[in-house]
Amino acid sequence: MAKSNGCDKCNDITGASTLDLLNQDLAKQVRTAYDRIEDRGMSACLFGSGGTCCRNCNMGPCQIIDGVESMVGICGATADTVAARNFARIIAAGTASHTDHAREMVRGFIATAKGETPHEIKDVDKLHKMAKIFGIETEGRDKNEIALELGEKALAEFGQQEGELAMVKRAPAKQQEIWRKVGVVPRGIDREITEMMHRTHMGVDQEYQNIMLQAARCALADGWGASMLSTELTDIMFGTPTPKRAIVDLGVLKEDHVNVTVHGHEPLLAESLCLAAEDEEILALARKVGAKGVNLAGVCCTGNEILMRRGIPVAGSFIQQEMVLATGAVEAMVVDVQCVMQSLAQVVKGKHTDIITTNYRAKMPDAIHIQFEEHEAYNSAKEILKHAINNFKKRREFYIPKDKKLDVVVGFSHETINYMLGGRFRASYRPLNDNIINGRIRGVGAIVGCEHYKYADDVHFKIAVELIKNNVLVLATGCAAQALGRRGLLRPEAATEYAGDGLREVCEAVGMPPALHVGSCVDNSRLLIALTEMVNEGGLGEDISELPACGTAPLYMSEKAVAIGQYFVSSGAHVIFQNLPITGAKKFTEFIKGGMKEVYGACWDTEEDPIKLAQKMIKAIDGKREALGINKKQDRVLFDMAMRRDLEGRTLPDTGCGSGAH
Ligand code: NFS
Ligand code: SF4
Repeated sequence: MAKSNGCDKCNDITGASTLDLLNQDLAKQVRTAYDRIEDRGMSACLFGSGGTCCRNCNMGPCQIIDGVESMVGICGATADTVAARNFARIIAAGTASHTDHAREMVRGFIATAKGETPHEIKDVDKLHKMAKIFGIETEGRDKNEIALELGEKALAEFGQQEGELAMVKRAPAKQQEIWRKVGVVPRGIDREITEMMHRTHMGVDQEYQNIMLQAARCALADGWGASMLSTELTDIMFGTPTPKRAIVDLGVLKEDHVNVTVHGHEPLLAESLCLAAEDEEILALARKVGAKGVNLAGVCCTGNEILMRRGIPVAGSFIQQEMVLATGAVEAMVVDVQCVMQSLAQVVKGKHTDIITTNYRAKMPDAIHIQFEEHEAYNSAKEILKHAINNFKKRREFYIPKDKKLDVVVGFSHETINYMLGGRFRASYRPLNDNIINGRIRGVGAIVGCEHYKYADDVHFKIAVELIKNNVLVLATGCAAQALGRRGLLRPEAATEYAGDGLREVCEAVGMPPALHVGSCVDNSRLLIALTEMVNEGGLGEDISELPACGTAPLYMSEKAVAIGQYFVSSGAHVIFQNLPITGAKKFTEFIKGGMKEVYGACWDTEEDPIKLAQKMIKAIDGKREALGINKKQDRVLFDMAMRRDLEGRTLPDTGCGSGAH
């Protein structure tokens, strides 16, 4: 490949490592998404990108032109109805993906509580907290017994038909009132997805405002239901993330190790692989083929999960998945579900690398399938590793951009943020709120979601720097967090290099980066909790819509990102994307970008230019500050000695490198 245009783009988006690799002969014949964009030689369909192509029944497909009478659907559907239905179906699909992931995690959790997996209940504190939310007795009970009851109650939430999801009551009281008043409290997770699909079927819900009510209920079932269940139960089982140092980018692959990359989303298998990679039998086999050991590295959100909890390095994000394999240095890429490009099999053609699918729900042509059984987790993991080890001797030409790996500090669960700023003995969000009130920190900006190939503009980095420079603390998840890591923003030193005076002072006092890696995409639920805790701490309003906070998933690719955006908006947080598939429908667009605010106190917005997008976020934050009456220019109080001493006890615990981090 390495066409000049492609390289320019990848230089901007994926960084120097990709460019370095693509300049090597061995990578030149690899065809990547950049090439496919060029090869297609046509731009995307305007009806599709504007949201006004309907193929929901066989009288169509119908391409609708807003305001042109002869161009409504055969059934009479208008542009607003069609765009709303399409948008709602994206949200349903995103929610379904998080839901199915969450369900697997809950099933794994139950199996763990029964002692049927190699894992154990690690975070008993969180187990008790969750038990309380679910009304489960903890007094004098064994942790596995509590966990089993919690797992079964959590599993029941998916199929629940009436009532309210248990974790909705974690939200600020005012938020819950709004949801009850407009009737969008999710009843059961699967029910909301099913109803969304039904209501967008031909000839059902034809009022865009009404369609969007169900879209809100469906998305809330994701954020406060499926995703939150997944995050919390995964934490209980594998440990709640704490700050740790690690490395990211293609350079984490090791020349003298069997490189196994784990790609996808559900960390059950990846956690088993982490355990099995240290098994004596596996190490002996690796040595026998001349390798020093097994080097596990993550890709996409599986990568985020084991990065956050174990400090296992991340080889690449979504946009780098083809590059990871193009190195020729990977013995096996193990995949489960979501965000896995079908092109991977073509990238490894002629190489020794195996793509191993492990989930019956996600098979790929030209891949090997080794079914992962949670009851046989350890043996499945060992079988996969043996396969990879066997490939090591077949490795031929390879190139690892060795100097391309970046140090990062990760593991900022909402509990960690609490602890970091509040101190071990009185962990609380008070210091964060105080620093926002006194203006040292202007507000909180969430940068989440995917990457794609449409904007070759280093988007995440530019937005983050603009925010940090203006004293906005950045919280990042998903592939966006990895992108910030590759550009050096997840290091504490980045505060000195990029942050405005106020934010820099806080970061330097605590020793934290100005952009905090909060986790995978399901871990956006951590952000909901963090925002709620900020509300509960006091001084910043009564619900999320009053907080000086704003979110973006600029380079969103997946339907999941839209579901996430929708649950944030419905929870009162303003969200700005670079584009949304709604532009072909005027009234619907006005509703999404304005009307929703009257209902939830927040709405969507779009802005293609990264700097302008960041400025819009800052403007939204300033608007909230003004409404709270904390916008007055305060004399910048420098930290005095007492304040410094107070914060010094909270310096990042140096937990060293997680297993395999270096
Ligand atoms: Ni999120 Fe994660 Fe990445 Fe996007 Fe895909 S890996 S779940 S969907 S591409 S951030
Ligand atoms: Fe066309 Fe209506 Fe059928 Fe959609 S539902 S394809 S707009 S006829």
